[in-house]
Amino acid sequence: MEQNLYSIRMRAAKGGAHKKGGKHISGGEMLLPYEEIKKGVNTLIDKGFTHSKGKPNYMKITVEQVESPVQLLAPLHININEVKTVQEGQQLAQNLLIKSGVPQITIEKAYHTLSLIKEIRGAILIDNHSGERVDGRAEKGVRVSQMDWNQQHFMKWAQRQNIPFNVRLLEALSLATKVANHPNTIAELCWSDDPDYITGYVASKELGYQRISKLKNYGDERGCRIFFIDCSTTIGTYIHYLEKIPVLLDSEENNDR
Ligand code: WAQ
Ligand code: MG
Repeated sequence: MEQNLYSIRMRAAKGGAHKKGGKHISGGEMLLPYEEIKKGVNTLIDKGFTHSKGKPNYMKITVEQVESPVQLLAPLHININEVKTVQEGQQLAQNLLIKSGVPQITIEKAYHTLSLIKEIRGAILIDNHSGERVDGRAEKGVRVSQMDWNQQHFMKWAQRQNIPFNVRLLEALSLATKVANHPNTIAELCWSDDPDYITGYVASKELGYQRISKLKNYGDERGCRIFFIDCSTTIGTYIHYLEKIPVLLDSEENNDR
């Protein structure tokens, strides 16, 4: 079957291109039919140019027709955890990681690795067994691409869950669902690098999307995206899945978990 899907990716930086040492401001990825390319590109332009991290003077947008067949995935089950303090949120995140099968020592090593990174625009991949970083992508990290969730479908889903519309949730749940559905993913830990967004999550196939209301303080521009993975198969294949295999979320009622 001929597919009519296009991957759109955006990244924006300030003080020059990313390659020339510019500060990463924003990125975004969408997966849309031909008819919605224009709208998608506009959305990403707005996203990049109206960002709390500053106004970029470099932006790159890539549009590519998708080659491989698209996989439809049901969104991860969502659970909302309200915490009072960052400390409580961080403690909960670590408990959830341990529950997913991440060893305590791996968590400690991962936080140490994170603390040494000044800035990153993708995810870091941590070997669940050794606790070592294994993606080899330096300040670039691995950017998960080629995933999306039809906005109308998302809105219907959010209404059923009694959650107000939130585009970040659409993006984060799309990414987390794609990542968690790979058999080598043990768990994901994430919070935003945007100074005005403090909510984050831990996700895994079994625990679902465990949203945590507070994982950092306002004003903090240090974000986090860590995938704890089982490295028994080649990392190249895993990264290929993250970057190149198209995934759409299917949340029509009979597919909800
Ligand atoms: N692939 C890999 N890593 C990414 C990607 C991607 N497509 N997008 C962002 N990152 C990494 C990158 O290092 C960023 O610095 C970091 O994650 C944070 O990205 O309310 O908004 O887009 O339930 O700032 C989660 C909670 C919000 C949503 C996460 O992340 C909710 C967020 P941001
Ligand atoms: Mg951000």
